[in-house]
Amino acid sequence: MNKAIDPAVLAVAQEGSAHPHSMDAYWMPFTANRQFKKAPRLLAKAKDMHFWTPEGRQVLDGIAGLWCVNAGHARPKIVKAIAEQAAELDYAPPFNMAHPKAFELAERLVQLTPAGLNKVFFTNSGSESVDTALKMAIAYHRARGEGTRTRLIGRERGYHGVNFGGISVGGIVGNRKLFGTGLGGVDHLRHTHDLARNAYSRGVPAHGAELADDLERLVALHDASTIAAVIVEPVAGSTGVLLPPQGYLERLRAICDKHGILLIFDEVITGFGRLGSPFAAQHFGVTPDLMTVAKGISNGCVPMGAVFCKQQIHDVFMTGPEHLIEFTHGYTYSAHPLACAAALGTLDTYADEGLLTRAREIGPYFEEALHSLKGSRHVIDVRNIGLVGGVELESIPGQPGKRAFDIFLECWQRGVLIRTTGDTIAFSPPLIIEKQHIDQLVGTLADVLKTAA
Ligand code: PXG
Repeated sequence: MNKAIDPAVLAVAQEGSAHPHSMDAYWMPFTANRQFKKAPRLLAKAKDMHFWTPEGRQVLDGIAGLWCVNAGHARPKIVKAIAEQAAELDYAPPFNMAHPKAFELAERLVQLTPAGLNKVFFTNSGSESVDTALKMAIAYHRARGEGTRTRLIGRERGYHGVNFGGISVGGIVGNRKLFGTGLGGVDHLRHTHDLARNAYSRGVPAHGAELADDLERLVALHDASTIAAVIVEPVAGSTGVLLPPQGYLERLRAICDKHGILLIFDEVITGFGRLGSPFAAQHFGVTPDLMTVAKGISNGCVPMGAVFCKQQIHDVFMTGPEHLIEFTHGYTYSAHPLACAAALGTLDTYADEGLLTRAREIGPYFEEALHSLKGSRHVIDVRNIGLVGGVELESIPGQPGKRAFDIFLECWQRGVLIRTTGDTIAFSPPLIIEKQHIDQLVGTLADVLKTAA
């Protein structure tokens, strides 16, 4: 797709060199700023499976932007929907007012979710979705007369965005230690990563379902009457593609049910086709009480997130005088018209091309390609599910993360964009990926590994 350099890319490149901007003012997120500004990596254009740099160099997108551009870049129905919406209705206040596309999108979305998750609350990001779901869980118990259920349980190595709720239930020390104590009354399950027993598993690993029993330990410690909810990623993305052991999510569901604890799946990465089903909940056959999404909901084109909840959670709020606000929460840009238009164009594109189940078809080829890296230098594990892959490398002693980051830089030079977390390399390509792109992704990494320090 689009192998030739587009004239528009060259125009951007020429303009860029004619008007160089200072890089001082922009404080970049989750980036080594000083290092980046010494050797910037800029993107000027994107189409389907590729980015182009301002100089017109083509780069294969191995990570769907940042796990979000599931339908590929600049897809016509999405581009058109956004442009038309901007001209028609640029903004509508979401408090006390609404616009038709918000309802249309909500209806369309709940046709895709697991049965029972039929109410949707809109946000603008994964982080906002997570904090919204945590607030919903605590408020739900309070509204039912169990106001003591305020405790939130996350998991080690979990990533739930960067807001205070999300970093509190999250389990990544680097994202937590700078920012004080976070929310009180939070505890964590053990993570499920176990190389000794599960290295080179294809799909979900066989060992570790019993790790779900860690929730029983926390119930014994805190008492169920103090616990509102447990939040986990069905497949943890940001901490290195960690798959749930076989039977683990079912067991977590059962323990939550036994103790009246709400189960929240954070599907910001796994939602919208990443595993070969619309949501991981369907892939694993386990239905949570609340489900957070973002990214693929609008194909990353306009920021959007959402929380899905069960009817009975919603209904608990719908009591009291009808003129009063039932859930005192929301954002200026909740259900933004441009985001709704982008999401509708995205759902059309997914439907037209069968993208929400495409990972099932191409997944076996992807799995085979990834596992061919077993035996490459430095590789200590390969993990995969749907169109997500993780290749874990042995760290350079005393320099965790350096080996993978250097490999990321070399792949970029060779025209392939990958993502690293610690010393794990992650792949999460657009769902439109074809076999030759998979060959290029994995082939480039294999070559780079041959000479990597
Ligand atoms: N939950 C999960 C499970 C996520 O993966 C968020 C919440 C937060 O979403 P926002 O939209 O607030 O960023 C995420 C985000 C990576 C990477 O490469 C992953 C994310 C974001 C940036 C990088 O691992 N996931």
